[in-house]
Amino acid sequence: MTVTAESRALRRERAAAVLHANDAGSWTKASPRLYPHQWSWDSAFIAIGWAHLDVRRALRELEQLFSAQWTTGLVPHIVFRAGPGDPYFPGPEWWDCAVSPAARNLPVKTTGICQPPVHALALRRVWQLTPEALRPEIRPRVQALYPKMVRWHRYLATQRDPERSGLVTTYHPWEGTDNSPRWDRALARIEVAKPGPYTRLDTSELGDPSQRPTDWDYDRYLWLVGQLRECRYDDEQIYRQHPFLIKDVFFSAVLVAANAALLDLADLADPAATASDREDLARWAERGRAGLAGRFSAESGLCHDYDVRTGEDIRLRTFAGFAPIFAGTADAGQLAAQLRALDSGDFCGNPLLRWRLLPSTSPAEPAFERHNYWRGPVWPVINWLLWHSLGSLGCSARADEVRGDSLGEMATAGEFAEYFDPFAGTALGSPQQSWTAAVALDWLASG
Ligand code: 9WN
Repeated sequence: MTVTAESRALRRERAAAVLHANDAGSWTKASPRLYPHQWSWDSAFIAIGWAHLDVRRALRELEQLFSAQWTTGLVPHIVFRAGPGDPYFPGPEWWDCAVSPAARNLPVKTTGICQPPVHALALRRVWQLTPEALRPEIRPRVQALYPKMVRWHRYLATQRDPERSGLVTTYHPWEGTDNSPRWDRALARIEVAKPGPYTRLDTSELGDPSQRPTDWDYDRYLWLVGQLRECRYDDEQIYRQHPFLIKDVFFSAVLVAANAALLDLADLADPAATASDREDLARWAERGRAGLAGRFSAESGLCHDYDVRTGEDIRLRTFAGFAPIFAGTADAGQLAAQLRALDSGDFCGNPLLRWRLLPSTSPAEPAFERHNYWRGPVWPVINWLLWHSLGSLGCSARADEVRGDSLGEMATAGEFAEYFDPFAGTALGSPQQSWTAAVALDWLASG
């Protein structure tokens, strides 16, 4: 689909208006009502969007997020910044992160889990978009963020991978892709899940519960939060007793790409990037690639998650299976198999799809639901990662299609929605979702 110059300017204006409307000054609400706080990976994509409007503001977004970094290096998945007029459930009292010495001195309340580390990708993109005249001013800010990002990656490569497998262990479905069927079996093992009385706000806010996780899911999400709180968010204790420990190939792939991004920025960040940081980043990236190669199935052409507690493979067809692409695999055979799987009838080649975009779950999976969140809908940010990775891998024609189809989807649906129905192409979830507008700004400037 061609984006004409006129419509491009108009769409840019509309996307920028979403970021401005959700702007709280130094951080951005993930969406106006459903997600009124600062979310970790949302903020990284949002910074990319801001970089097209105001590079200083883009960096501020990342600086604010990293001001809530724990002493362990963890960057929390939510930083609770909205006032009482903007309710969100579950709030900070469910997390009570002050039980952890690593969070005790923070200036703000947070959750105790994390999300995929897309931040270094954002920092690199922000720097690329920094005009020459601003570089002397922006560079010291990049240098100041750099060691914080290295600490963040160190946390993931060590505390979240005590086995040194190259694969990151997730502790909770909220660490990225909430109700993905990837977690179904692990959640089903939790028999007693009574987190105490609670009232959800998301389903009433959205008005259509079929687009959101079920109460069965929420019981387990909240119960797992209680388990983590009891462990005082201590990774060693969590590893000993937590019932939900999963080697997440998507999360791990993002870490590989993010390590490569920090290596790309190392000379710029000098002297903040030490020789030993560089060695560590290269080692983690290499280990991550090897870990993913070990989870790759030549038969399906996909990578599979792994349940640490049961030792089982999680053999489902979801977007996460494309971890080698997201990690920028250097293995030509793996890439060819992934490209075949991507355009097969299980994914983008499915004739029922409105746009040739990667759905969160394959329509061929029994768990697929076209309206339900991570169980089928198309998420623009995931397709941004796909576009970005395909471009870096030299598959520019396929990357251009992802970009064109994504812009076409948003324009036709008339909304920067949180996610889209893969068959009808209609908008789902929250309207005016910040990270969707942000990636649209990047796509509109990139073709
Ligand atoms: C819980 C903000 C976040 C995204 C997540 C997405 C969704 C929250 C929710 O919204 O999760 O963290 O309440 O459903 O799954 O990826 O960061 O946009």
